[in-house]
Amino acid sequence: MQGYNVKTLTQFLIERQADIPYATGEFTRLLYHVGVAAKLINKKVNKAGLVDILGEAGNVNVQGEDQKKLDLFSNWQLIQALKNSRECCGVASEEDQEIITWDDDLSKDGNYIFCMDPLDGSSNIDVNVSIGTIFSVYRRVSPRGEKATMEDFLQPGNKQVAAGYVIYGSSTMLVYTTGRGVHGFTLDPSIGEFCLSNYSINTPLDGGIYSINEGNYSRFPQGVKDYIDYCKHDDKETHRPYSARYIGSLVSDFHRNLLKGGIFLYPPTASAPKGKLRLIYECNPIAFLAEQAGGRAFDGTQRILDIKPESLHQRVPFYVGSANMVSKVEECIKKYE
Ligand code: P6P
Repeated sequence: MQGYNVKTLTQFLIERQADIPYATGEFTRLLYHVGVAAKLINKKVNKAGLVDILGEAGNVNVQGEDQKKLDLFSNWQLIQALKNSRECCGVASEEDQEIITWDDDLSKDGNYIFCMDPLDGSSNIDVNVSIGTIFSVYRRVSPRGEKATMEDFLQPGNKQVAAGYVIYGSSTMLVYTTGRGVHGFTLDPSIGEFCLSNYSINTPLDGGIYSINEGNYSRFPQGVKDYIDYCKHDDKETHRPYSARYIGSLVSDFHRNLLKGGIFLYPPTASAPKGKLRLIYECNPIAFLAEQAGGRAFDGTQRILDIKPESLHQRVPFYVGSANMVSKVEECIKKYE
């Protein structure tokens, strides 16, 4: 009788609990609750065309972007899960201007803070293009027993204890790292479990895919234009021209490049000198995952994970992916410094 030989996310978390310094199961419980929220969000995302969950919610978030109903549902679902975990003392979300903390003693005693983009790529929701949740976990720096403070959230990305994303695509996957490699879990709807499907993901040093919104080409710095021209140049020896692949959903573009090799670029322009993507809950978690898989991530001048955040929703230019490709962009940009 051929049985199921699966390892669920929960089993894996318990097995790898020792990965987290002084772990006493707290982190395991936190990530278990994130997994539950991801399953509930997945359920709504999959039915988005059938239930009243599509479209605008009728208000605008702190980014000045129209909030979608699914944005708000995902935000609420994750905040509930984090509160229920009793291991999280505070949350920073793309959807909320201020940090979220709670008054109960158990939450105030929580060891971890959580930063998230609950549903990234929401402009794609209504046209059935894959979207994702991005998250980042830190140990708090403020004293336990009190509410989390802004200082807890303005730690550099190199202090993350974990980072990950959920991609709601042709299948639903949760990919995360605790600093000991990157591991992917695919949701098996028949048993309602995330099952280990990609153990220890390593991204190729070189790739043949570049992901950028070329509609902004005329506005990019010259070094970025030079790199785009380099990608398009016909040179058999270096397997160029590369393929242009851009979904417009960071998690989807990053996930494909992580597995196949490639680079994602969101450069600055004159009208957006810091680019579009947010440091704390988009670039830092993706950068941690990229580096753990053998890739690189920088903002045009420095390593993303070394940036000391100054504000909760600050944006940074973002270049992330296969190490040699990121180094090539760096070479092009530095020519003009
Ligand atoms: P643009 C989605 O809105 C998002 O924040 C990322 O997921 C995505 O990579 C980027 O913006 C796309 O931005 O300006 O190319 O549409």
